[in-house]
Amino acid sequence: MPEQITLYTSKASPFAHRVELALAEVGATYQSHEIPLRAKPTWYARRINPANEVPAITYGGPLVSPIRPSPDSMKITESLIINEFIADLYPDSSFTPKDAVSRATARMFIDAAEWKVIPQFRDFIWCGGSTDALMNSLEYLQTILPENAKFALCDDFTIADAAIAPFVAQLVMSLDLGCYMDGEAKQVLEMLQGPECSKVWKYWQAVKEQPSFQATFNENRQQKCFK
Ligand SMILES: N[C@@H](CCC(=O)N[C@@H](CS)C(=O)NCC(=O)O)C(=O)O
Repeated sequence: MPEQITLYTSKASPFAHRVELALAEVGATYQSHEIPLRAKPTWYARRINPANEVPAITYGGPLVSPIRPSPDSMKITESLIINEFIADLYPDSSFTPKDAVSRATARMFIDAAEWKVIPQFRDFIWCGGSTDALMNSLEYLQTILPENAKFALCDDFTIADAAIAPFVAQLVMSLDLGCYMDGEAKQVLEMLQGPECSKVWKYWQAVKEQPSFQATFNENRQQKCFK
């Protein structure tokens, strides 16, 4: 039986969203504490995450107030590491790939998403990055999504999906909000809905129907979260 989990999160953070998806998928019981990104409490870096970023979790030790974490709990940071930890805690969950081959496939997908897709998404959504770079990364995502499965690995929503889904959601939602110069959003949306991105668009339709996604996504996630 897993021990107590306390999640330090921010509704504005797609990285924290990764962990909320993981916890929802495995059905974990946990307490959640919102860290306001523009006014982070000074104890957070001292007691939880020296990098002063969300997400983080504490695991084990007594169940205590999130602002006074126990020295007996383990502090775990970095969304992808936290999600591996959660997957390890719940080996029988459909979130956790079952054999060495599917675990390697998941890791390759996550690595590709982390380095070849998400930086371009982030640049475009939050930093005025180029539409061409974004479109190249969408083409790349199209190549790494499977032809005949609902999600990144199979028909189950796994650790691979938790890594990328928050960023796909942020991208699509930002297009709806009209955050870009005239024509940019339209160009990207047309690409997303066209043949070049058929798998990406189908993937997004599956993600937004997933109960864990519906339970964890709301419009508050559409805030600027980067410095
Ligand atoms: N590599 C980290 C990145 C986490 C990250 O960048 N978190 C942002 C929020 S989206 C943050 O806490 N930034 C600190 C700040 O805004 O001051 C992870 O995967 O957990």
